[in-house]
Amino acid sequence: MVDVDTLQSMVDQTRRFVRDDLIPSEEWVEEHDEIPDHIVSKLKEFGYFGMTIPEQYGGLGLSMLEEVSVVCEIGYASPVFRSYFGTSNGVGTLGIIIDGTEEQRQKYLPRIATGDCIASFCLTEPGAGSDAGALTTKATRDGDHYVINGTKRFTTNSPHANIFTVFARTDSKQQKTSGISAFLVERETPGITIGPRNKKMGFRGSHTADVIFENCRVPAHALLGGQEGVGFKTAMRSLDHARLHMSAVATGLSERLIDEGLRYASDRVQFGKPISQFQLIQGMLADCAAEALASRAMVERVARMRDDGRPVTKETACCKYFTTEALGRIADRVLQIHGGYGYIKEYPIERLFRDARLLRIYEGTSQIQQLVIAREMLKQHAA
Ligand code: COS
Repeated sequence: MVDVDTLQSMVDQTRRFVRDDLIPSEEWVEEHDEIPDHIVSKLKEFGYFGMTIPEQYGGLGLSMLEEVSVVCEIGYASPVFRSYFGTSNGVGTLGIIIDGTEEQRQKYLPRIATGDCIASFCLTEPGAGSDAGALTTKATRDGDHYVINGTKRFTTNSPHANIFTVFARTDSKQQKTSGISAFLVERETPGITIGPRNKKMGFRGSHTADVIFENCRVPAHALLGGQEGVGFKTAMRSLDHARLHMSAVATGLSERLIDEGLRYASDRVQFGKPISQFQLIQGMLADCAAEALASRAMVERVARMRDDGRPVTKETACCKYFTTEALGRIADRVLQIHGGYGYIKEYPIERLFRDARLLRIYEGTSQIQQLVIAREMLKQHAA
């Protein structure tokens, strides 16, 4: 935990950075499909790559409440900027923090915290998306090494990554999740190919691609935590954290979209007055405000619960489900407020609408969140 004043100054600094640097760069990023170097330098300088990394390994060591407070601010800009440090701050690194050996933590975390080493998370495969436990990538023990074979799909930041957390089956007899282990695989290891970048609906500037492992030999000490068979749980625990972080992104983006809607509705004159004066427009704005407030309240409450050490798998899934679905409804209403101008590229809403769509899919679809929520409810009811 940092103190209240330090947190407030981080939030204020992030708010200024978003308005002075990130928002003015959004169109450039959209056009060039990359994040300019001066922005990457500032992301590093402000420590965003190491928000979750404990201070003893060079990170900021933020609590969950502190993290979501900063991320709600960052989420106000295009989510593409956050995506660049998102895997290093999230799923690509959390496994090392949660289950890594001391040696693994010391080796990787300080470099990840500075942004000099980009971390990426290789769970999804062509045949294993929502059913992550069905993955077929294999890691076969061979003396002091493991040999990894398989293809990972939609791997965010893989074209830039230096270290991959790779989930692979070490026990071929065990078809269930207990046969899965996690490995820390360095980009330079022979046998890794990064596929072409996926052409996506939105999120230009954030890059995903296949990562293909062909007889990729890693030393036995690359096994995360030095223990086979616990990789699936590492992945799920990492996702529990990352989904709450994602809920904060959805909240920040909802707040941005509302401001875009308010601005347009106040400027646009029809029937002799700004359209903001019409009650049907006001109804849409009010629905957006109520949902965004609910999102922020949920995120902060669950972050506090997590900081108190309470189990929050169900609550985190509730947050991811509600905040990203609310974001979808808000984006749709704000586009509707823009009318025809919402469908052309003159205003940010056209781009942000496409970006927002991804949040209901990645890091677990809304339907997977529903499933997690209901399973946890039934488990608690039966206990
Ligand atoms: N924390 C710790 N352990 C967890 C966990 C969590 N949040 N969720 C599940 N586990 C454990 C279970 O307790 C179980 O352990 P035991 O075998 O000791 O009982 C094990 O992991 C398997 O869990 P489960 O039986 O629930 O696995 P399923 O195959 O049914 O899958 C879902 C569970 C569907 C929730 C999981 O596959 C999932 O989250 N899918 C979506 C993946 C995703 O989000 N992908 C996005 C891309 S990655 S950025």
